[in-house]
Amino acid sequence: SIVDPLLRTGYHFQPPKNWINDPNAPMYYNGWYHFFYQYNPKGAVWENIVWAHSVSRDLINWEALETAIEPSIPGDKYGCWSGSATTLPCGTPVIMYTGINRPDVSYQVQNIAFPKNKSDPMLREWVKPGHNPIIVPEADINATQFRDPTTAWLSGGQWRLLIGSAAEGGSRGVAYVYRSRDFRRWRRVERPLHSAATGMWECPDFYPVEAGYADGLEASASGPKVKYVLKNSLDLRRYDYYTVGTYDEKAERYVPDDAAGDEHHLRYDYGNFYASKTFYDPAKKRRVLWGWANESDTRTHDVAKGWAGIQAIPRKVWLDFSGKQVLQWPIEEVEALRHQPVTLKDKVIKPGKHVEVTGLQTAQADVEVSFALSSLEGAETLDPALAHDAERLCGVKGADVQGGIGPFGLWVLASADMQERTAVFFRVFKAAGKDKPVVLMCTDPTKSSLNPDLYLPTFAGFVDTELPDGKISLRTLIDRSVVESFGAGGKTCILSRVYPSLAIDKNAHLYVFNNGKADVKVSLLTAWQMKKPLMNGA
Ligand code: DQQ
Repeated sequence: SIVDPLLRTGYHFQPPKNWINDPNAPMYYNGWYHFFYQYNPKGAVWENIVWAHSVSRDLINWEALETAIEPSIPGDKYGCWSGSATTLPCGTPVIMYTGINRPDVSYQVQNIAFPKNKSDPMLREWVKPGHNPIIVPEADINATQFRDPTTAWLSGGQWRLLIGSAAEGGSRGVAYVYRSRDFRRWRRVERPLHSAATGMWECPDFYPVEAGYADGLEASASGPKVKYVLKNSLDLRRYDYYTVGTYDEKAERYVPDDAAGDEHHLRYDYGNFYASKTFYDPAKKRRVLWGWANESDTRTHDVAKGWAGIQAIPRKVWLDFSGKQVLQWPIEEVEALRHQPVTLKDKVIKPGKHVEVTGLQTAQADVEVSFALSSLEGAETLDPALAHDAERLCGVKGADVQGGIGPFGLWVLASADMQERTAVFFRVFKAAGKDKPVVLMCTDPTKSSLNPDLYLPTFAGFVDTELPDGKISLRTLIDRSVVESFGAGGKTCILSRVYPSLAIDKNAHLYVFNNGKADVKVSLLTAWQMKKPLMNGA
């Protein structure tokens, strides 16, 4: 079974062919958004890594440019790995990235590159000055685990940036701080900014936020109410997690507000989303998050179809009023792709029933729905053994396991006979000794395809909500082989890759379902077909 070409995404970022992974150095420069990414120009597997480059006016329509950074100096001869951009006070953007400089082991150093011609808003050509590499691992650092420099921030005349690493034989994730006055000579601060017993930290990201303040803050912002988000990508577990905390720039230390935050694992996304990175967008005063979603198909299929990997829709990210977690929402520009709206209003879905949303094609769609529950009386009691493991809970209580309040939600990319369907849903529990309901959000792809050999993990996260007025919302971006969902206004997000064999293109259906014992009302559902933007010439 080879993946049908019609499962290629329509409006998620993708080059015409080949392998892609991490987002690199996203930035805004002279009216254009720039996006770089890890790319194999020769095939659909991870090797020969260079930096591909695309530009956009709106983060939705993309134009591909020439390769921006490829092996050309001793410091990057064997690979140009991930990195970030920093805009200097004079307005010049600089890129800092990891180079592999030895063939045998992947020995990692950090290089710098400047735009050749600052008056070219496309920033087509990048030059690597002769003083590269500019940061090399000192003797006490594991040189094979030393990569992914962040955007730098400036304070008191000094630049700082982070480099991801691992210590204690690889078991401890570490973010080292490097400081510089001239962006050329960098010195490590002896104690790391932060570390935790999680394994290697790839692609750290560190940025200021302020509770309830949806406008973003630029990297060097400061003030009495400023908090920080520290995100790391866990190499061993393949997901991104973050904490919210305070940053003491004198001590050069970061302390999570929740002392156990590194274990709790708040995640941007509980699905397929890795190596993410934010940037501050001065044009719209917001912080935007990019994240890579790999295929969950076999390598053989990736090679056969000739492409692998996409980027999630860029998300605006800001700190919730509670100060405890971030909220994420697809950038507003994506709404320009909407057409053919269909709505359902005040529609009660009885226990065990489902309703089809008709009048539009739903293989490439955006769906927003608000659900209303009349009472939480019938909620199931949460098994304390599963209370901390959303994924296992959802594995046991999948979409087809009847509950009290829920499971209710959407069946997307469903075939007409519903043999194939991916469920995105909520399920409400009551926990012993607690007034607050426990709300679970899941994506259950176990019935998503009749094709064999697919990796079909159930993804899940808890939603921190008291269900005000019995209400909860869901938004799902459907894009042929992508199901990207935002629960409760962006509190909990799940991106999943699925590869239907029947529910393809015009044969994809959309339903609202309720598999609980109590009625669920759809107060309002709006579904739109999504147009295909310009996508790198594909
Ligand atoms: N991918 C890059 C590394 C990074 C990893 C190499 C994360 O720089 O640590 O392609 O996916």
